[in-house]
Amino acid sequence: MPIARLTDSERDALLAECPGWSLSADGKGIEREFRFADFNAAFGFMTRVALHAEKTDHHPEWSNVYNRVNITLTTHDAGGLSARDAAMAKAIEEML
Ligand code: H2B
Repeated sequence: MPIARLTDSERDALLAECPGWSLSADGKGIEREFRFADFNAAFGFMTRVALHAEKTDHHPEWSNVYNRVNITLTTHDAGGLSARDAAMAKAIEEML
């Protein structure tokens, strides 16, 4: 089923609601870098996000180097940002 992309004003509202997140270079996603005390803390966070991603069937693009986690949220099925990314960004903020 196709998923609606956010309008420009919905995207701007999302960025205003999610400090620390910014629009990715291609404009199709939002991204944020997280830093933790060490790898253990970073991987614990990733585990919480991964379990939520499986439950909601919405998966992050991400990378991890030691205590740093970089996440991009985009909706492949929509070719850009959707409400799923907004929900995921808000959920991630609760997992810090
Ligand atoms: N994650 C993300 N980020 N975007 C998607 O479009 C997406 C997903 N689609 N997770 C889901 C899985 C889809 O491929 C499955 C079949 O529901």
